[in-house]
Amino acid sequence: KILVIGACGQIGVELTLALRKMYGDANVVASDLREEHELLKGTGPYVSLDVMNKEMLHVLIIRHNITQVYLLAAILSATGEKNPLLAWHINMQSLLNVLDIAKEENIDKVYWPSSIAVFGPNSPMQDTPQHTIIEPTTIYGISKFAGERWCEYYNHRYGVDVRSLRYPGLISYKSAPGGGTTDYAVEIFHEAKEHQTYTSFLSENTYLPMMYMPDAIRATIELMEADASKISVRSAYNLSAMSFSPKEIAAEIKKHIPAFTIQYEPDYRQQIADGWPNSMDDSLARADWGWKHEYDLAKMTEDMFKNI
Ligand code: VAH
Repeated sequence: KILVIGACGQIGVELTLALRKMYGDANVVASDLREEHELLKGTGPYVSLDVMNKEMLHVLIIRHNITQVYLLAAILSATGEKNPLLAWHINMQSLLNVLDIAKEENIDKVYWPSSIAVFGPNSPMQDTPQHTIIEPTTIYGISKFAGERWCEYYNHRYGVDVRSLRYPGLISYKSAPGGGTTDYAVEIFHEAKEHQTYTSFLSENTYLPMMYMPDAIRATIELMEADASKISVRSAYNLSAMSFSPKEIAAEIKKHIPAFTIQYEPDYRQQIADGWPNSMDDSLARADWGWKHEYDLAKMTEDMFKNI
């Protein structure tokens, strides 16, 4: 059975629904600190879980015969900068709880997301390689980089089959993002539809690696389904689909809403974004387990306006 921790978050909701479609509703236990997300209600078992409570997590894994764990609970980049020690504590302790129980209970597979946020201003900005200088400048990025090191350690030392992806900014419509720097690319669609205008907290030429949620969910499942012998990276794979700036996504939106206007008021998140890559080299994910994105900016924009 599969346990999804953080099932009510931006990724968690869609990952839970996708896993339930694949493995059967009853075989995917959704859990979160918050109450059950509307879209999950009636689609399968739901339990309230504080992943920081290791004993409670351990009992839940035994009681539900869990054999795979997807850990999506985390404090994201922008929120993390408001309370660094709390973000560090939650992002690290939650992972260590899961990894240690996975080792003790011989869990088959663990998934834990990393992020392009592990890279910082001293990493190459274009086509950022899988292996390069990694000096994160946000606590979120530091916790993701440290987490990657722990994943590799638990794999090499104890044989835990933990897998990870460095997600770009993710855009979706089913569930809201929570406190990220790339969230402008989600807000802009809702604002465009409701008010035909948007004030971007990132400047017009801020290029960031981005991905539509259906691609991110498919990448996660394809990675987890791949034969272990194909996985050559036990920290976290670079994963990429497209890169765009607020100016470019605004121009694409204008094709659907001609009256749409955008203005720019960069805030503290601009500095975070400036330290992140403009584009990623994910050739290793494509070579090892056949990754290939499907959504570009035009196709994503069209699908977003069909659904919001
Ligand atoms: C954030 N959406 O902005 C997340 C993600 C690459 C960005 O890690 O913090």
